[in-house]
Amino acid sequence: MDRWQGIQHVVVVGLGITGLSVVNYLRKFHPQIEVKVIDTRENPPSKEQLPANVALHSGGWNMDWLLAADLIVANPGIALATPQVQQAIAANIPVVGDIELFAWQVQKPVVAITGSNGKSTVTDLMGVLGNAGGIKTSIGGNIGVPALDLLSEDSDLYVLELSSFQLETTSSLKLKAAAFLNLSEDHMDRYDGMESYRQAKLRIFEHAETLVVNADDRQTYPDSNIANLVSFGLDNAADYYTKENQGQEWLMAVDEAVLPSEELSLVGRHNVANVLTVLALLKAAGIDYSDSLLSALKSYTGLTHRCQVVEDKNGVKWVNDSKATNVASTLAALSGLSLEGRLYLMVGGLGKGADFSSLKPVFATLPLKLCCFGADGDQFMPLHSSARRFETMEQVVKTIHSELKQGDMVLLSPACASMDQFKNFMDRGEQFAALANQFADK
Ligand code: UMA
Ligand code: ADP
Repeated sequence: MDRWQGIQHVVVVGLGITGLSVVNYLRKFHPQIEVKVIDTRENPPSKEQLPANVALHSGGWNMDWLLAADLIVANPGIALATPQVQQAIAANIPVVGDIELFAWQVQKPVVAITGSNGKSTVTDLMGVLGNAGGIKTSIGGNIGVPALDLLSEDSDLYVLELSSFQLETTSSLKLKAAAFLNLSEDHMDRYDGMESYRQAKLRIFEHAETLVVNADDRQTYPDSNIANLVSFGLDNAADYYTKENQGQEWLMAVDEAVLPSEELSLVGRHNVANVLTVLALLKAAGIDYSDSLLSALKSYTGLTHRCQVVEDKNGVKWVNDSKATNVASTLAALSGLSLEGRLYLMVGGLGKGADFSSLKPVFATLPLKLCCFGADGDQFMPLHSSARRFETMEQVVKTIHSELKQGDMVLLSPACASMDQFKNFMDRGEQFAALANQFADK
């Protein structure tokens, strides 16, 4: 089927790195198609890289352009519920996302990962281990490299991190294997409740050969019974699980003992679950656990901005977990802590409509000094008696550094998005690391 038949005018809604990748893809693979870009922001990111002959309307909508399109390609940051997009849908104009275009083009096997937390870690580890196993593997999607940009790499396996936003506009992605890692509250400013957020994520299974689900989180299972389910779990019976053997915990792949958990460089229980998922995905993609692959697994230390020690001076550890942008990821960080002194925990930013109350009982068990900052910092104030309110992360560090004693830990695990005061979570993590470097010695 030629999906492009009859398509002459494409409007890309939302520039950023996704919109730019769509423009570049269309110019390379469908140069006869006329492309226009609309972005509601005055000065959209990636504007400078846009080819001069592609028209851009920024700072608002252009309904004449939108309604004259044969196909609209929406940035994941644009909800389908946006009234202007709804108007186009009512006029029978198809609206897709970049992942759908990728699905139309790709010829090699694809594996995809979704979930509220752990997507980037699982995606990155799949890439590292696929390559270590001798398969040319490329990773992309929500992790930060637009999927369409991967096509020029000509790989033998593509691994995509997919957000619920991206899945909303994807309907024909055929997958060798798909994993739904877990579901916890996030993006409640975009969805009208947890069920619609879950349904968006479940779309990953629509055309998947193997469905990898979390036995410890039944919300990751599809609603109707589907063959080819493979489960992973730490607490419940599963296909990929852990087992005690002669005083050691082993990672198990069905009947095969793969590796003792303690040989992993990754830390935290949540990362053991992430590794079990990767073992399931590798098997589904036909990749063996070779010696070179297992050695790469043992030495994998994880991505930056996820529970990463950035300074360890005068007995005080400074830990950057800037990627903790929701409650469950902050809870995961807190559950894996080994503390000698007090915990200076920095929380706050853009709360995305979340309910933070489940942090309160966990805070009560910790030797905590709670430091709240950013747009929604107030919401954390009632959660612990030690809570103090600051405007910025910098103010927190400038105040607390003189209080720190040997054994203390300073942890940035904000449970919020960063865009109120930073470009993104990487920027927030880098600024934290710079502050840690500056103040750890003072
Ligand atoms: N926006 C407008 N008007 C527009 C277009 C966008 O206001 O016309 C706003 C959106 O509301 C949104 C933001 O701009 O808040 C996103 O646009 P962007 O230009 O930053 O988007 P891209 O650079 O294309 O990045 C997107 C993903 N961003 C989102 O889904 C919000 C990136 O995920 C992803 O890495 C990239 O595509 C490549 O696939 C980021 C993200 O925050 C990391 N994802 C969410 C998450 O992980 O929680 C889902
Ligand atoms: P995502 O791409 O889904 O945001 P990341 O791998 O980037 O996931 O991790 C985001 C945050 O969630 C980090 O703070 C990390 O420590 C935490 N995390 C990673 N894996 C899990 C998991 N399986 N369950 C809960 N939290 C996790």
